[in-house]
Amino acid sequence: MKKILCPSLMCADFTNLRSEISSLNSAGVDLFHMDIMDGIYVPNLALGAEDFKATRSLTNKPMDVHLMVKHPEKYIDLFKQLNANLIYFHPETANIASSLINKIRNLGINPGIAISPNISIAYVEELLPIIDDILIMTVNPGFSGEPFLDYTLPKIKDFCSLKNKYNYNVFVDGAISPNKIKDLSKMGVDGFILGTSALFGKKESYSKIIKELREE
Ligand code: S6P
Ligand code: MG
Repeated sequence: MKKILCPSLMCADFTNLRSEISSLNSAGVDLFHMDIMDGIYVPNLALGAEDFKATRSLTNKPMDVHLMVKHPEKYIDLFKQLNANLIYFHPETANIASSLINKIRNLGINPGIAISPNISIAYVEELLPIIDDILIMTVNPGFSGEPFLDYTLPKIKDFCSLKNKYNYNVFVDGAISPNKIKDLSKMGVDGFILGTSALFGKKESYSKIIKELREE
């Protein structure tokens, strides 16, 4: 089963960014996850363009952008210039979500949508044929270290059951522990955002943790 492992950089030690990225690179992570927050859609500020630029200069691996912002339209060209590989936005924040998806794709970036816990599958169903990736949030967006919301599980199952029909990858984001990775991988989830629950602030090295997560 494929497991796309994505460290969430907002959980990294920014006083030591160069060595953090170098250890994550050699641990064999697949994709760097960048949480961009505006303090309006979510009650917090996290990473921004300068953090993205610094990380981009330290890795050749793919990087995503998780826009937790109002008016995501304003930031697409910026992240194109910074060489983002995948952009997720929350459909309820967009003016016309389907046009924004087209814009992202036409710039050569993989379009993705992020699904907050209060957003249903019905709300985004029309978008499923035109996106590449879905990021299902299993915590309320804004912070790391939040509790996993069990009521998102039926929705994860439903998105997984439609993924072959529409050809997208399913990622989960929020309180993703090693046990959750095991269970959700069996359910058909392809990618996992790794924050404080699985990767950062632990005693073991990133290499050991990533190796164990792949083997489990
Ligand atoms: C939350 C953000 C996430 C967090 C991640 C942290 O708003 O989108 O990407 O960085 O959830 O992981 P954890 O294991 O600390 O919840
Ligand atoms: Mg995120």
